[in-house]
Amino acid sequence: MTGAAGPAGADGSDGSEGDSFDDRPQRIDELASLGERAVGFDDIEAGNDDTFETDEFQTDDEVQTDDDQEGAASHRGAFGEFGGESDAFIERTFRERIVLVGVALPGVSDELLGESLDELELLVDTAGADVVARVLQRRSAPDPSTFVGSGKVEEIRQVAEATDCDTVVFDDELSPAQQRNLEKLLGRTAIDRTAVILDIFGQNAHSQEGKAQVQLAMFRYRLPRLRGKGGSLSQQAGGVGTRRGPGETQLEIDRRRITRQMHRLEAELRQIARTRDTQRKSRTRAGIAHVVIVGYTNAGKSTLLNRLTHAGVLVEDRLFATLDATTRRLQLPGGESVLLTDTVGFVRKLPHQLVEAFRSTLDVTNTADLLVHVVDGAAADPEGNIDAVRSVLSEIAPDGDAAKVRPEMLVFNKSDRGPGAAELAAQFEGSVAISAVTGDGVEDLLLRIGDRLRALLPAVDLFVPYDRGDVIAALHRAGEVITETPTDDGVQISARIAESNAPRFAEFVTSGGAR
Ligand SMILES: Nc1nc2c(ncn2[C@@H]2O[C@H](COP(=O)(O)OP(=O)(O)OP(=O)(O)O)[C@@H](O)[C@H]2O)c(=O)[nH]1
Ligand SMILES: [Mg+2]
Repeated sequence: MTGAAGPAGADGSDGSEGDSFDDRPQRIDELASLGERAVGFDDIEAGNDDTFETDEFQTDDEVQTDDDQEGAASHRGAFGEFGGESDAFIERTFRERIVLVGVALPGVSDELLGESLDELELLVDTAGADVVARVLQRRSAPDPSTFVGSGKVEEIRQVAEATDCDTVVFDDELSPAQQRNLEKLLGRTAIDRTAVILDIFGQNAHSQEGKAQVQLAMFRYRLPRLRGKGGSLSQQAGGVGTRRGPGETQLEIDRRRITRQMHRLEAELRQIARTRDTQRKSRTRAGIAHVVIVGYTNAGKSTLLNRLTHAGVLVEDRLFATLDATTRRLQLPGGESVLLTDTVGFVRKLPHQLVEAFRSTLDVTNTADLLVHVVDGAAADPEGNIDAVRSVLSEIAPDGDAAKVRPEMLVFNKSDRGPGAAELAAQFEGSVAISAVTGDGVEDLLLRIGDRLRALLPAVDLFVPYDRGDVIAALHRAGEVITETPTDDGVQISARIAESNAPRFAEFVTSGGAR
């Protein structure tokens, strides 16, 4: 597990914050050199072995392996026979040894697969486990029953045994049946990237809402993977003293219990969302612009919020340190107040269950006046990170429509770590390079936020009589005057006025202005 740098910038001291940050090189860079640990990368065509269980036809006939007779050699497991009772997919009491499996489907370059596995390794490390080997395969399509081909499964089993690993983690989402079949064949827990991310979220959830959201996502993930212990779903007769309906299996009871809990969580989350909505509406009525910080996990979003508002939000060199949105008021150099919100970070292949469960928290991105998209300019693939963030933003936008994503300003962070941030800022128009740690470029960022917010306001036309020189002066202070045309009895003005200031000028408005 990577160490915590602790809250930074909360003391408001200028220029000294750098000392309180973790300066170790970023893990993702170190991990880029781990490619040589990969074993066996070969080309195998997709095959279908129909002796295995499939998702379409759920049966009890699972793959028979030697382990079945020996009584399953898994150290611990997440589902089915290997299923543990706790929420965690990865053990906490010791550092599990993990083998990663990555599959390159057509169109996925070796480089892309390597980066994806580097990131998965970082996720596994954040979850508190160690990667001991990687197994790669190139395929034309996933195998429906085991995701990788049967020869590859055997290779993974051998690697797992040789490395004495506890869990095999697949970089892509496994179907419930694939997962069960793999656990059978490998004799140990098989999980996917989604489970690792859910696991980290589970560790990092602290607020009532965060916990409820993660719980819900975990239930959504587990429900289709529930399995009768021992693989036999014996029909139970109903009777006096049992709450079971006639013929209801233990599995059905478990499913019903989980579904009930999911409904309870959904109701709880709706209630929390309603409260937040009311708060949001009262802010909107106050006309304060809302700036929301979004970005890839570990980009420095919380560091920026702390730097700007001394919010004292937890900053850590680990993924998904922030799950709850924190909002602070911020005064821009132009004098106007805005609200600034720090949000949960995104990652490639962010599990759908999580996006769904975090929908109400993530909804701030849809009501923001401006999204400040923080990018780690020193990351291995900043542009890939930008794409990943934008695709989640589109997914959560109203109707999943990319065109409805709120206006965005790109901010390339960590300029103190090399020329990357500045180079990217030069490439992307309207973007800015900063270091949230040293404060470099932050003043400029604030000026630009003010400019962008004003530019986003619709222009209104006003007519101000000459005897109201005070109004003209106030307009110049409170808004952006675009044109001023003198006429016989007054001045025709086109201006952008923040909503909070609009009522003061309402009687002079001749057209426009509805937001
Ligand atoms: N060198 C350098 N490190 C930075 C800078 N900004 C943030 N960091 C470091 O990057 C790591 C992640 O910072 P956070 O602010 O927690 O990032 P985040 O985007 O909020 O991450 P999550 O909440 O986990 O998604 C921490 O170790 C920070 O100290 C920067 O400008 N320069
Ligand atoms: Mg954060």
